[in-house]
Amino acid sequence: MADVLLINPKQYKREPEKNPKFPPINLLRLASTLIEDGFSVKIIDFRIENDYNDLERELKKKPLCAGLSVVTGSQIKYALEISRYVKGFNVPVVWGGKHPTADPYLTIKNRHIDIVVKGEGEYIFVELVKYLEKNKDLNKIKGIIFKKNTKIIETSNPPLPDLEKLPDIPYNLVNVNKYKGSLHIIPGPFKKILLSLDTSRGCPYKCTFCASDKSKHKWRGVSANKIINDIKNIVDKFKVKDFMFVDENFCGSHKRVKEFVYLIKKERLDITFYANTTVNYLSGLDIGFLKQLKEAGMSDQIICVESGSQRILDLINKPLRLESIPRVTNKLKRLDINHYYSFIIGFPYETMKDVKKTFLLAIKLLLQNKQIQASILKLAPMPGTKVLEDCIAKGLERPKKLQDWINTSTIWESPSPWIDKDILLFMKRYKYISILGLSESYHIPFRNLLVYSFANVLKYRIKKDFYRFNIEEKLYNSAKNLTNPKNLIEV
Ligand code: B12
Repeated sequence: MADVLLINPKQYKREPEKNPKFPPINLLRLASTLIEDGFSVKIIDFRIENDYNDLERELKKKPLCAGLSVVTGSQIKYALEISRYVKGFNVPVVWGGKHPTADPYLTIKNRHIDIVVKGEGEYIFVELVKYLEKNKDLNKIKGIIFKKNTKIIETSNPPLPDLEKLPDIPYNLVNVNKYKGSLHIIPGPFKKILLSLDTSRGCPYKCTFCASDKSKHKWRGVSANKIINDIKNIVDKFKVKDFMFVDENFCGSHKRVKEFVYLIKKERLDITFYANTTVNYLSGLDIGFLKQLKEAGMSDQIICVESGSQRILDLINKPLRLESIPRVTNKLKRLDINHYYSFIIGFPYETMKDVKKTFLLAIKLLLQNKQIQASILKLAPMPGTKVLEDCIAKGLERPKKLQDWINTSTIWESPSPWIDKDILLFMKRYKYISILGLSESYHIPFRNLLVYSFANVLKYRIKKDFYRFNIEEKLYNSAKNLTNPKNLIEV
């Protein structure tokens, strides 16, 4: 029997086939410290197997609790379904992860949830499980919110875990063969196993839309030595070669990146990896070092530009000068590193002029290089962010209960009362450029030709301010219906 049940709820009604799947590092991290303390753990990942039978079997064995990891948006819907089911077996329901951390009060108020763990859970959760085992009063555990009779009790924050001392990640608790993907930006179908690993936490920047825990502006990272040892162990045990570093900012310390690159070469590790970094970091790197990073295995980069308008970038506190984009693009192109530009539209202070600047920049980048991808997503105002308050000031209703967060989404069809009507209409008509710019569209016949023609037409429209006779939208919509409907995301 497992002492503790850890659950990753699914995120969509039907998991899109072309979404890469990474092992649930959030739950595996929790499992590592539980196992170190002698508890047994069972992980159920509903993104991989939507199997309530498995859940029922485990619940009948009466684990000490069921812990669910939840991010804001549609996952809340499925996490609530599971929680209701778990409560039916009289097993305590614990929620942790990004959403409960960012909005612990509305989360704990939900009747299906007993305890919320805030922030990094490795040690808090072990403590909690020990208390549940002995049926002790939870008051003394730091970092939680829980219900006691009719009262809601919140305890103080614990110290952050020392990442260097965290135990090995027990990937053997999941069937790694089921986690197929490719490094972020190469389109499926996926054949390779992609292992996720986190090597640092936090980010020093303060972008107002970023949903990261605001207590973590101080960057903490494990040593390059530890990353290399972990990689070597994983390669030995699982014969994996592709890694996805899920850090917010893998390159938070240049000294560490240099040591990491040096050690990969020294140990002759034949791996590829994806790692998040910032445009500023890439812009500051000399081409020689970037080449070494590529040789170490960095095959792809996502360039989060967010907006083609410097005014918007300044308003959202993004430390990025648009002048640096061509510098970065040229370097990546010269070294043949795949790259993908990500833009956001829908900031509450955005005007049509700003929106058009973003479109023109995305179009320019798409036309410059056939291999690149660009997407324009809608702003999803996340709990705890400054941008959420700005959206509320412009008409978004403040969530009053946990379920109100379910529709928070980057999908254009989701409700967004803070965005001006003309911007929504523009996006509805011309979002095809973003869809064509994405990796999935690599599977559309003549993708490059389509990107070229549609991008040029749209560029002409924006420059000449001419929007009549929009046959592209009709063409695009009919073509879309011919493509594989399995890829449609249904919440
Ligand atoms: C990998 C990743 C994904 C993966 C997997 C998501 C997942 N379930 O983890 C995919 C690609 C699917 C994804 C999708 C999205 N993501 Co994402 N993603 C990440 C990323 C890069 C890493 C997450 C991670 O693995 N971290 C490492 C682990 C160890 O940390 P952790 O998850 O926080 O877990 C720790 C604690 O939270 C806690 N904990 C976690 N779970 C539990 C459970 C229990 C019981 C307990 C006690 C504790 C606990 O303990 C863990 C160990 O310390 C983060 C950015 C980041 N670096 O954090 C964004 C991030 C999580 N994503 C985010 C967003 C917004 C999205 C999307 C909405 C984006 C989109 N365009 O649609 C979608 C969500 C889709 C949906 N419908 O729900 C936001 C979440 C904000 C929020 N309030 O929820 C983040 C923080 C990015 C950001 N800075 O804005 N994402």
